[in-house]
Amino acid sequence: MADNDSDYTPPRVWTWEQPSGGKFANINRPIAGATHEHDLAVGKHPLQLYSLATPNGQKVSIMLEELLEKGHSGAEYDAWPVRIGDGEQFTSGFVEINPNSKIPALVDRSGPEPVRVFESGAILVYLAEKFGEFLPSQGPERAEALSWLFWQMGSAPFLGGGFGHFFAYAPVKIEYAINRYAMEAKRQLDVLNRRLADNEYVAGSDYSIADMAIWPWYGGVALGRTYEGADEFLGVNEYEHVMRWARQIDERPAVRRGRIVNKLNGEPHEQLHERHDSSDFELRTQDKLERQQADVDGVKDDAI
Ligand SMILES: N[C@@H](CCC(=O)N[C@@H](CS)C(=O)NCC(=O)O)C(=O)O
Repeated sequence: MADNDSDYTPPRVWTWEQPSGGKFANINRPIAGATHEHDLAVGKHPLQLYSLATPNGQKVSIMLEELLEKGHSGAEYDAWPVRIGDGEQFTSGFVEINPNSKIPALVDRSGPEPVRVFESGAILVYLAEKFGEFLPSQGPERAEALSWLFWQMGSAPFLGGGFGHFFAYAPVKIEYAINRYAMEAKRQLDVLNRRLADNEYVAGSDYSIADMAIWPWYGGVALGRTYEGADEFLGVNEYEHVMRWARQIDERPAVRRGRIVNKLNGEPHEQLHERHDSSDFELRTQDKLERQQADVDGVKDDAI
């Protein structure tokens, strides 16, 4: 192996001296808490989502769009982007609703006092219970859905923080680390593949919050959207049932909407920076906003 000859010996006590050089190194800190005072924006709807269209963020906007698709008008929401690359997760307002400084976080303002919820899994359970949807209320079906939801919460850090980090983001390619996490990522894909061979959805015959949690991560890798080249590297086509499920969920109208909420990069028609109304998907994606801006600029030029 190429990386056996490391000349690094850890000191007895670790100190924070310099950024590691990896992607996101500028936002990593060994301490918690706010770095600066800044309040969060609040919109007109009962639910306020502070997020970004990463796999963890997409889970919640997909759930909200699925609830609206089912006719729950109480699930109307404002979605505000949190630019984690610029450190917006460390504002005083954000830290008040998530002391862990990570998106997504939700505030439910429908009752007498606002309720904050952080951790994507907790938000999915909170919304499922509030609206009585996408999580069986009792029995083995509920146990199965919660088991897979928590499987995702425990497993995805190996896919993202482990495999994704060393494959796509680390400043050096470390064969040992990539091998270790590619092995685990493939094992996890195989776990899912075996489950989906006999079940239409992860928790059984019904679509649930387990699918909404798992799809943005494992579906994203399977569909080649998460880390460039990872689909080929991990041989995702071996996992035929995962591929079937990933494509099937990708077709859901609520998923098509939810996955572009708070998306700040990629194709302009797939970026909806803020979501305040169901019409925003038609009227306020970046391609539309840029076209409107170009029309305004054109009018100004004509007037000169
Ligand atoms: N376990 C958390 C993980 C959330 C998380 O890792 N969010 C990332 C984006 S995907 C984040 O906000 N990172 C900012 C940072 O680490 O400072 C959840 O599922 O909600």
